[in-house]
Amino acid sequence: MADIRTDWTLDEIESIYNTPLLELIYQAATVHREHHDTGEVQVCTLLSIKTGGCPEDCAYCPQSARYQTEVDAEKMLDSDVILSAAEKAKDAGSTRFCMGAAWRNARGNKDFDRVIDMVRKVTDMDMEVCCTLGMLTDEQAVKLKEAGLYAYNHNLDSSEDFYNRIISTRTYEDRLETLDTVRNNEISVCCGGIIGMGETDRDRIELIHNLSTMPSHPGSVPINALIAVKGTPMENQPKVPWDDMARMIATARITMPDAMVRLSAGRVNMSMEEQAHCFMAGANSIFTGDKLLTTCNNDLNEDQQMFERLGLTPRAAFKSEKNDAQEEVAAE
Ligand code: SAM
Ligand code: DTB
Ligand code: SF4
Repeated sequence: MADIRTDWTLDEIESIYNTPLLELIYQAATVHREHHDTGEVQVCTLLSIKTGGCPEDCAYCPQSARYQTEVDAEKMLDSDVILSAAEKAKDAGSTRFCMGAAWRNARGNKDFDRVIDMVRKVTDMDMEVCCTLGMLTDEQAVKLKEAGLYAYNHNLDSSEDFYNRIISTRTYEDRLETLDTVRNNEISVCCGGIIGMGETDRDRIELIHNLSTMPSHPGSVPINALIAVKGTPMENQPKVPWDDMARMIATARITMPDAMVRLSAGRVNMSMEEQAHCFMAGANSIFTGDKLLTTCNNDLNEDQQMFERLGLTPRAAFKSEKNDAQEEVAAE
């Protein structure tokens, strides 16, 4: 059984990342089956509860107010719209509902109070609730936790060096501080990144290093392929090759064996065969539903067919992030 380590060196991660692809996938699949039920994939659904008009300048993001994209600034969705989207997601087999807001940071206002109310109500529907609302204070994290929040998404996106080239309105240190706040409040940390933004292999390796040497590994690690949206500075970036996704996923799986590794944005541009390689490489979570936040996602029927053909089943909500089989062995 692979140890859970938070002392990975950059050299070790570089050597894992550069392993010939099929050998790398084999090694990741070995770690995956030791730590997880390989037939299970977590099904999550996103909802953008507050879209567009964001003051930040993240170069990949269609929701930044600085770029002329087709995404307009909207006010926060009504509570009944949010709750019916959560019900629809649950009926479609999703066990985690993630609410996203195009905010630099959460503020102590009426909208935040409504988010708290939504967290409580969706948790009562027996779904794992995740939020991604930008930077958080300790006081806000306490309120979210009290309302039942299961996880908080806050991505590092890339290496610190590349991050500073694509975002000028906040620092990597700001991100790390919010992640500490989330972790200290015993909310599961969901933290990953994006590939395909023009970063080097070294930036990707540094991202995995920063994630896998946190005080404890994130509960979930979303690996996003850039969706190059018209109007953003990254609109002309080429499509991410599927093997780059599989390589990132495998490296995340080997270095963070217990984490849920999510094949996140970009799945819409991948065939079933390409996605199958990513599951083989250790991905065990996806987003389903018509939309991610503002962009199109895979067709639900096609996803259901994919689960059938690959023999995958949706993972139950609130299942411990550690392998049950492993816990049983430990108990004997
Ligand atoms: N505003 C909050 C924040 O930045 O943390 C929450 C919402 S933000 C849209 C959530 C994450 O979506 C970002 O951290 C980024 O990793 C991802 N994302 C945004 N636009 C993307 C794109 N075009 N392609 C892939 N991932 C993207
Ligand atoms: C994550 O890592 N990816 C999701 C979720 N966390 C919030 C967001 C993807 C957004 C893709 C672009 C869009 O739909 O706006
Ligand atoms: Fe705003 Fe988040 Fe988009 Fe950055 S990624 S522009 S913070 S919504």
